[in-house]
Amino acid sequence: MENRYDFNAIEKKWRAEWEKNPINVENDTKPRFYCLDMFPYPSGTGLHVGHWRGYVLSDVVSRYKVLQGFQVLHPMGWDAFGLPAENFAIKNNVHPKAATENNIANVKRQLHEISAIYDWDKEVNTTDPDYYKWTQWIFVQMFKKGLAYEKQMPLNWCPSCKCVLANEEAAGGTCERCGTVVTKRNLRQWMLKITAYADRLLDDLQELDWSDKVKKMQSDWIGKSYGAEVDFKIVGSDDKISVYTTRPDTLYGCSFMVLAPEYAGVAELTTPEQKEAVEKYCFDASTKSSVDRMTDKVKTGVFTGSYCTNPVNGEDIPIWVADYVLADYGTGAVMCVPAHDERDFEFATKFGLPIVQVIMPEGEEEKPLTEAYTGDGIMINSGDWNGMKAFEAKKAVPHIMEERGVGKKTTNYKLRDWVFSRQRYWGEPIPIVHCDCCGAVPVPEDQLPILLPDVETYKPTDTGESPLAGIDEWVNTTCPVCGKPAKRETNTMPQWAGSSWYFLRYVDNHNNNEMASLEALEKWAPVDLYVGGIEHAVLHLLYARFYTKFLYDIGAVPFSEPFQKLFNQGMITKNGKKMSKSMGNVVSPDELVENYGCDSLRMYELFVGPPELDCDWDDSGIDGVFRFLNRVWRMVFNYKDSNFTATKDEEFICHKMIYDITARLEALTMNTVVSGFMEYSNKLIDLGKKQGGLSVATLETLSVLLAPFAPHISEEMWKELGHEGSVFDASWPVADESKLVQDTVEIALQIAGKLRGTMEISTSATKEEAIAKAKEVLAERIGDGTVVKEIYVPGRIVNLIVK
Ligand code: ANZ
Ligand code: ZN
Repeated sequence: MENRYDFNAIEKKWRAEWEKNPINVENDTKPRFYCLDMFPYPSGTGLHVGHWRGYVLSDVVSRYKVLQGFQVLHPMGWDAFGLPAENFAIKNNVHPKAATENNIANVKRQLHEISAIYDWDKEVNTTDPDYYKWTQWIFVQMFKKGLAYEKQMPLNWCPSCKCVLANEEAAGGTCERCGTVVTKRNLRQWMLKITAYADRLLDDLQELDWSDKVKKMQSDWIGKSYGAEVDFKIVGSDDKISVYTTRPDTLYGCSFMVLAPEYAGVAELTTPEQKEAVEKYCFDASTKSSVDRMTDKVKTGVFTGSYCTNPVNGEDIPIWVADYVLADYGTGAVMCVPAHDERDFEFATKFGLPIVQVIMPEGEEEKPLTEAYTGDGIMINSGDWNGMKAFEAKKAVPHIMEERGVGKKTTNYKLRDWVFSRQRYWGEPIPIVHCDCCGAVPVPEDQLPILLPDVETYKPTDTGESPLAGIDEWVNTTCPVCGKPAKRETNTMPQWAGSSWYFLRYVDNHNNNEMASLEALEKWAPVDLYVGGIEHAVLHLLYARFYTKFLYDIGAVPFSEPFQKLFNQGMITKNGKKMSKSMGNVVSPDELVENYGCDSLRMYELFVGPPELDCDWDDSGIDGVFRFLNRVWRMVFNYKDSNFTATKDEEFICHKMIYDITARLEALTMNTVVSGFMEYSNKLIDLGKKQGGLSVATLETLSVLLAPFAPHISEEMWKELGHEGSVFDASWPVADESKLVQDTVEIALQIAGKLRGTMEISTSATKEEAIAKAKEVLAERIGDGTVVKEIYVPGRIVNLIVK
């Protein structure tokens, strides 16, 4: 070992060593830990420093678990179907498969630079037929259980990508990929009935060790609301209109009704005088996105000419049509209470409709409203209900409606069934055959996978069909049920399909007979720690949970929640913006590794900020981490003294370091682990200088603690301290509590409650001794003043009041 920290030589050496002798081998006598990264999409841009952040964090935990005596499953794979590869193919006239293979090779090379302990024998690739065979198999199981079905739907259509978009891909009314304004188009789609799992997806969140933030994002997306359905009889007809309301307490304040433009009864309700206006209005609405309709500042609408009757007071109220009411939520009809709902208030004000206040804040008097009052209070103008508290009325009214036969208590969800087909080439073919006699028939399981055939052009067609529709010899087949000529489904699955279950495949990725054996699943899964970006907090996690629950229900998986603990790392930005090739602000890790080494970059990735928060990247800070590793290196080199036994001071620092590093690592506050290393190593260096050496035991402890973070240098230190094998054969140290008691303690010094300094005193010091010493230390600050009061909190604070 030499004085200079030659990271290049050290890292090369240990990488080769680990390749020969992996530090994490299956050993069934050990307990198990499954540590999972969200697998990457192998993009042509490769990895940037933002990807590293999560991968380093999960590798630190994996290596830590190895040191704690676990056998760890830490796999890696590729989420490789999807639009970018296909768009690349169209542009450059290469097969998406070739482009994908290239990208995987490149990203894999970059991943090696991290020196993570991935078990490449467990690698999965969603575009591999041996993998998507099971993606298709799961679809067939869902079809058999009635959870996959076909539906004609007005769908988000991107005129530029020529592709149907899921709502989440069209958030804000524009295409997530290209930014084009999204329009609507009616097409036959495959749907997955995720709504059948809404309650379980919501209720089971409780048992998960996830952040409250992500749990809330999931539950908001599911959007369960409790309310009532109330029936309004149409004047001059026997029909009724049912509304969904979360505020049945406000029924007496309902002064008009609004229907969605798509509401089935609109035409019938419209009087001849209003026909032209209503038809034009409904047509205009059909071209707007649902997001715009919800958020448009200016309310628009049109009167149908008809009336219905408010069931509580018998008043006839006008029926309008307006696009702020959505067709696919609740019943598509809203009882409008302008006094207590902002949207209704705007609408009533604009069209001169009556505003009747029915809830008054306690202790106030009725006066004209200038805006909707949405708070709590006492019922007024509400017949029998006057004087009730609004929140009590809210609970009571649904039952009253039920008794009178004009409504019922009910719940609603924002969650919609999942549009599961894409009119694209680069995805899993949906394993269905359409037969004129038998309808939609699943491909028999022994014929899976249905291979994705080669096409001449990957371009999506503007008829809304996938490019597969153009391959006659592939499309034409025979019906698996009756044997007559039939046609294959030409839609493919969305990219989410492969990523909704990949964590199950890792545990048994070579299995040709099953998706994964129950035995292997029981052995390794569910995932103990799942690490990935916050951008997947809603959809990917919801879909993965849905798949797992479904597979649990059919007995294919022995648990119903896939990810016990979740950690979402924040995004790394550059100059405040998300890194992207088009922005030209991608920071590649390659050069940093070259200049500072893998260990420095690993530690710097963790040091940049609290790992759950977004953080702007600045290369320059890596120098500080690099210098820290150099200091550690020299400390081992200079102070290692085999004749030394640790002094009391040394033991205290060492055990405090074990205690703090372990606690911070357990809490995943990795930035504070790195700063802790810096702090403790400085203390040890000072002590080594003072003592003229440090014990080998202390330096060994430091090497083991540092090993998950900076594995190469730690291995070399370990060797220097006289060991033959790997530092990962050692055990994670445990702090000895008896060594943590200190003879002295640091006390805060305050004047009039303001921090003015600190001092060390003996833990056995009396109040008098503490105050005397404090006055000495603060003498300059006290100056000519007199101390009029002395407050002492033993072991913590001396506070002096000076006049
Ligand atoms: C009367 C009322 C009075 C309402 C009041 C609110 C406040 P959440 O909580 O999101 O479930 N609503 C019902 N169906 C709708 C639709 N298809 N499009 C737009 N709005 C709709 O919202 C439920 C409330 O949103 C319902 O309660 C209804 O307005 C409206 F002071 O009914 B409410
Ligand atoms: Zn048939």
